[in-house]
Amino acid sequence: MERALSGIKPTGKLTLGNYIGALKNFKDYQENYETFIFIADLHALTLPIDPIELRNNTKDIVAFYLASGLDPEKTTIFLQSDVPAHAELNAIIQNYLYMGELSRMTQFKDKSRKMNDSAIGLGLFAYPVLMTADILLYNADVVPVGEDQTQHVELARDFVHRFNTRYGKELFKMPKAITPKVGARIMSLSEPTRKMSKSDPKGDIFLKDDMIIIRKKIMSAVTDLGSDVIYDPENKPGISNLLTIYAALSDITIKEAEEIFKDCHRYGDFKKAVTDKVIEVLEPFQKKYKEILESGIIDKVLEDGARKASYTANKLLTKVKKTVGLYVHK
Ligand code: AQP
Repeated sequence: MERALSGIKPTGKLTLGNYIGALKNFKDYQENYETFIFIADLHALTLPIDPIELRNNTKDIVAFYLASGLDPEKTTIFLQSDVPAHAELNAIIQNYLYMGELSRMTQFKDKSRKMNDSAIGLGLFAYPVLMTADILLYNADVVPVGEDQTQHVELARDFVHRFNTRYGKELFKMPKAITPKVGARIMSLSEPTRKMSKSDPKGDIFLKDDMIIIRKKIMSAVTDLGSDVIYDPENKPGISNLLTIYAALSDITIKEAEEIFKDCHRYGDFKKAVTDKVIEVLEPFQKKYKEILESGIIDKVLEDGARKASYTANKLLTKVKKTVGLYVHK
């Protein structure tokens, strides 16, 4: 069976972008792949974060994973920091990735642009190195991600080619990014040319938002000139984004969503339909999330996940150590 691996970093409150681009799709993978889904908590340290907030975000993500239908019997759910092999493989492979290629990563450029040079941590720069380790430790065939992460998976692919060629064996599997057909990049509601993002929230819908707030946010989302509901991201970024949200949450194509609204010539009516759809999905989802938090099963899920993930990761790490010449004693 092929393997799928993905994760979310606990840098803030999860957004509808995280749900549509990642979370919502994970449970489908667990039916067809051996799935490893983790919480990228080491990655969350790449930008300053309050320790209590980080812990709470982490617990939230586990509860959201379970609420979205991930079954710990089928999917290995674990914390990155519970499996030291991530940090160890990171230490090895950082020597095979180059400063030039890391400095071309769009996410690094975006995040560091707003910062003073002296405040940019090495971890932010080296983020894709750790992500490469995350992916390769589990021999992942596919990596389900939103569009913003595909460049990092490309880098992991470059690394695999480089390393396997250098040592003359297919030690690492070549991973492939898979993005959702609809909703790989959900935009901010207030600035629809900018990605909806949890660590720099602006025009975000949070998965924990009250339904009244969600209604208000969508009804006041920025729209565009005209009154037709058509998909045209360049000229109608606001409407296109709302249409994408509607289509993704309805599991239909953008074309099908356009067809539904072809006779709707009032943005207000369209926004109401989008709001109803978001609430239809998020209301029961929030209910499940709360039940899971109250059930107290989080720690047990993480303990079991850490054990299973470590077993798989350590096997691969040992092979890597031997390959590069580190002495592995019996
Ligand atoms: N706006 C988005 N639309 C679609 N997918 C998205 N993802 C994130 N934002 C959107 C996908 O969610 C998964 C988890 O993301 P992450 O935690 O690894 O960090 P990220 O990609 O950098 O997402 P954020 O929300 O923007 O986090 P911060 O602000 O901390 O950097 C990924 O699969 C991502 O593609």
